[in-house]
Amino acid sequence: EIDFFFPKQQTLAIIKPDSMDEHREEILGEIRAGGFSISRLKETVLSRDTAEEFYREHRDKPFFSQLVDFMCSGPCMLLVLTKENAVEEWRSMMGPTDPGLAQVTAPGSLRARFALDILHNSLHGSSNQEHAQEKIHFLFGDIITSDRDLTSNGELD
Ligand code: RTP
Ligand code: MG
Repeated sequence: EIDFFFPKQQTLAIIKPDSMDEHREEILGEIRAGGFSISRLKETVLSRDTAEEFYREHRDKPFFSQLVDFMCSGPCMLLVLTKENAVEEWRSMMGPTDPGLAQVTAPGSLRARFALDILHNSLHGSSNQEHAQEKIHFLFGDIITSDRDLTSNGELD
């Protein structure tokens, strides 16, 4: 059984408010083309408390309040992506935090293509597996037991 050698991994992705109107469909298309299963998805406007808790690792950074304001400024799409090596592969598809840098070092990446600036940068991706599991549990409130692909049964429409 190949899954024994290449176990599937889950990561949390967020389409941030700056990309929801113009780029959401193209981003979802790229996720599917990249071979990820979309195991869970939820469109939501984050509360201030939720955004502060979600990014609590950054609470002492100078950009923290701007980051929280931004993340609450409109709808986000929360996604659980499943694939072998999903955490690293999704980070790589997103590209660097700063789209200016992304355009130089990873011009095909999603942030290079869609992000506006270092704050309004289109996407979130978990930085490691532990964070992924913690944040998935925090935002979806239960444990993911299924790799069912929501893209294949019309639930995205
Ligand atoms: P994320 O957590 O959202 O996936 O992004 P990341 O790992 O690439 O970057 P991180 O350092 O974790 O920063 C989290 C988010 O904070 C905003 N930011 N603004 N103004 C600034 O200098 C600045 N730096 C970071 C971005 O929205 C970044 O994605
Ligand atoms: Mg981060």
